[in-house]
Amino acid sequence: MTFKNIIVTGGAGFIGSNFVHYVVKHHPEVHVTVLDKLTYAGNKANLAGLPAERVELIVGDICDQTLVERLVADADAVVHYAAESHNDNSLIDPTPFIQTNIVGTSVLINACRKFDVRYHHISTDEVYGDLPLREDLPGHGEGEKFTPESPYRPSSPYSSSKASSDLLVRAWVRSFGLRATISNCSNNYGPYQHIEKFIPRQITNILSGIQPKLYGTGKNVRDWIHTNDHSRAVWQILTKGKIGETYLIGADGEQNNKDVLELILKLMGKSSSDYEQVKDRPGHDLRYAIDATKLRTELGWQPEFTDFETGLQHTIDWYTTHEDWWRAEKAAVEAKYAQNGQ
Ligand code: NAD
Ligand code: TDX
Repeated sequence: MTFKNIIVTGGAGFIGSNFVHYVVKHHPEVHVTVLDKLTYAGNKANLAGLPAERVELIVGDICDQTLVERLVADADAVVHYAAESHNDNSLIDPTPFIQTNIVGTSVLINACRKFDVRYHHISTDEVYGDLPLREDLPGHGEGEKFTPESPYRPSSPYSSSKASSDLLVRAWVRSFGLRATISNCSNNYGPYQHIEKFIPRQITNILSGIQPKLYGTGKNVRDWIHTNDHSRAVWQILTKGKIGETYLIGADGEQNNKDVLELILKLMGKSSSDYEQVKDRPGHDLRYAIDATKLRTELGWQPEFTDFETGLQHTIDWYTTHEDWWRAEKAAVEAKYAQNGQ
């Protein structure tokens, strides 16, 4: 399946903009319309340098039915990244999460249904809740991983709003024949990630002379994947995936937060104990782990960034050389965390 004119919602955010860069670089036949509200997390600069004849930015809200229908009528696929994406924010005020993640998704899938447009839904492994830590298992075994058959058990307002949107998509496939696929990916890292998130927050803390902040003991495990590998997987699913199917995306990158932080400190030439333990996140999910067998065997995808330390070093280099991209926001982000004891 090939596409000439795709809409990428949230294409000015972290993962969406990396996907737009990927499409422009590797698929010269495709025109991209980015639909993005430019919330605090969206940034026009993430699309700077991309050719105007290949990428058009429409600043607007996915909840705006009239605008969405006008754009979808002229497209042959929608890849839906736009979301409120930060767990900590959802614990302070869940309202925008319900509006954008649930209502916004319903507007998009209604429009895709109306104009019979292919739809790909970007979701997260967090819809499956969390897994026990390996060290808490008898015999310290490998432990279970999430599969497409895992039950939905979201914990936070963010993850439950994403789970709700996934269920809407599944219902629209079954009830209305929506030509949709869903992917649930693990934690992404790489360039253009907002500095509220764990890895860029700690890198920019160190670059600003602020001690990094670890929630609780740092035993929580995340399954890290480089955002470029996520983009390649989404393209495979969009063009080769089976309608109605869910694909899990992950690169076997399990690490606990303490180890990740100590590695960042080491790579940035600091003592590995030079950080502060702060208040834990309420309801903090313990461990995420993805079994991506279906994506690997059915669609032939495999990750290119298999060495986390190298990928992390690239990411540190990017934040170090792009201080103009994050500096203006740093003080306000840290002030908001400080208010919350984090
Ligand atoms: P982000 O917060 O960096 O970017 C979100 C983008 O959506 C921003 O550009 C923002 O302006 C835009 N947006 C928000 N509300 C909008 C609205 N109502 N209308 C139009 N645009 C709106 O998020 P991200 O980390 O790049 O995540 C992108 C997607 O990937 C989300 O759906 C998220 O749930 C999913 N995801 C993220 C991760 C991760 O590690 N960050 C992992 C798995 C899945
Ligand atoms: O300062 C911090 N210190 C800290 O220890 C921050 C910001 C986070 N943490 C911890 C909490 C998590 O265990 O680091 C881990 C990663 O935190 P986040 O970057 O906030 O990511 P997470 O909550 O795991 O969710 C991310 O991955 C799944 C994305 O933000 C979601 O959008 C995605 O669905």
